[in-house]
Amino acid sequence: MGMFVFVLVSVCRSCGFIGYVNYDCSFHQSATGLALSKTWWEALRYCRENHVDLVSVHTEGIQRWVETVARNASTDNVWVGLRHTCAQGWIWSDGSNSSYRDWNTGEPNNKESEICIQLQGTNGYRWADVACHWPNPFVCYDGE
Ligand SMILES: [Ca+2]
Repeated sequence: MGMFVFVLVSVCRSCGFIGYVNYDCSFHQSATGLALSKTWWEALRYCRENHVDLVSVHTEGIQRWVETVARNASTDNVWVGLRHTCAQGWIWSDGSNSSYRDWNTGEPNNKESEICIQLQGTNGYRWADVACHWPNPFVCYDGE
């Protein structure tokens, strides 16, 4: 828990949630994880250990950026930081808030085990809820 709180604090200090909005927080320099293949939880851990967190897609601009970098990924689908919890519904792993969504047609279909979000290259990188244990490339972001 202490680690989680630290991560949130460091996000706030490094660029703040405003950084996502003005799209100028240098996170776009950190399209890492594209050559890797990890479960959602492994990807989250990797991003927190080596960067700040899995990327939060708060705006259409960020979505377009993630689409662009995802074309360099090792497979069609990539993880981002959104997942579903019973207590809070859809939440971003870095604790930030955004109502922006880009669901693919028919998603989220809320199957019981489908609580992690991947962008699907075969569907224009629109979003789908899937089981978290599939190995995927992923997109992290950095602070500054
Ligand atoms: Ca689904």
